[in-house]
Amino acid sequence: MVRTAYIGLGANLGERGEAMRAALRRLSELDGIRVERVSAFYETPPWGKTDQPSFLNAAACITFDRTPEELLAAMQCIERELGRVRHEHWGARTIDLDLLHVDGVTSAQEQLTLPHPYLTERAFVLVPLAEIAPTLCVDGRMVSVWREEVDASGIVRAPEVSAPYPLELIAAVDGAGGIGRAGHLLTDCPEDMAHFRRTTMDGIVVMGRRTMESLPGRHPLVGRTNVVLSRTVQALDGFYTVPDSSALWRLLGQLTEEKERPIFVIGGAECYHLLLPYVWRAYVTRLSGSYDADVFFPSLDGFSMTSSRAGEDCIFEVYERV
Ligand code: PH2
Ligand code: MG
Ligand code: MG
Repeated sequence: MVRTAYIGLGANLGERGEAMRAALRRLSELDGIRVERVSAFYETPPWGKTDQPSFLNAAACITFDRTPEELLAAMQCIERELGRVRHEHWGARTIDLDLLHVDGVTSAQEQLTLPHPYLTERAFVLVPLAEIAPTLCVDGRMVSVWREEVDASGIVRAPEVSAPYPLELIAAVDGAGGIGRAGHLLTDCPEDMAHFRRTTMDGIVVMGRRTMESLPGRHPLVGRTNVVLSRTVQALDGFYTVPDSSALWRLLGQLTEEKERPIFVIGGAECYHLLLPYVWRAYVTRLSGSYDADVFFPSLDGFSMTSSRAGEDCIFEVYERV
């Protein structure tokens, strides 16, 4: 039997957003569990024990075909894997996953109370939950009504991406798995250039320094928002630059706040390798022949091909995470 559940996520130590995305990825990778929706991340003042760092909180809607007890056990297992150590009650933590609500299920066991006992009292739970489930009924009232009544002062939407897999990837790979040689693409195939342009148009493109330097005249790609991920590149006309992945998530959160837009990782090898764990779809052009490459494409473990189309002298494939 497939049920719908709502989960609360919280973190106030370390790379908080990273821990929350990692928890969502692990949940979605479990058999029989699907992450259907995730709220934005919210910056929330510590509640209860107030002398601790502020939290990042979110809510997620999932569907699952296990028992609520099994779901809870899986969530606790993810908390442990992500380095959660239980010490102080209501104290600081790298990740906290709470089972808030399971459709049609109430429970009063010691380990599992459903709906979650403090659900209707806590703004850090209600604000994200009201975003994804305003009409959900808890204790006789809608979540949006509980949300209106609670004191939500100090809670603000955080500029961070909350999707577990926010990225797409696009690459051209030769017969030997190569993607580049001496800082450049292996070959310029006009058909693939057109495919790249069409696919990424109006989106956000994320690239490494060497890929940026290989662009003609080092000009940003027109019609797309250009982002360079590099520890060494400083300000650069026409490009956003970010030194590391935390800064990347903050920037992408800001760039997509008004309107959802696809975000493409466009290379090179290091960037593909670093960001592949956050990719849900990959566009791979198979070039015929081999070109003596010196950099290679990582393996797409955990993906399966969803489409393949033969062009004039290359094949256009699409892969999605299973
Ligand atoms: N969790 C707690 C205690 N206090 N405060 C905020 N803002 N967010 C939380 O997730 C949180 C808290 C215990 O789980
Ligand atoms: Mg909690
Ligand atoms: Mg908890």
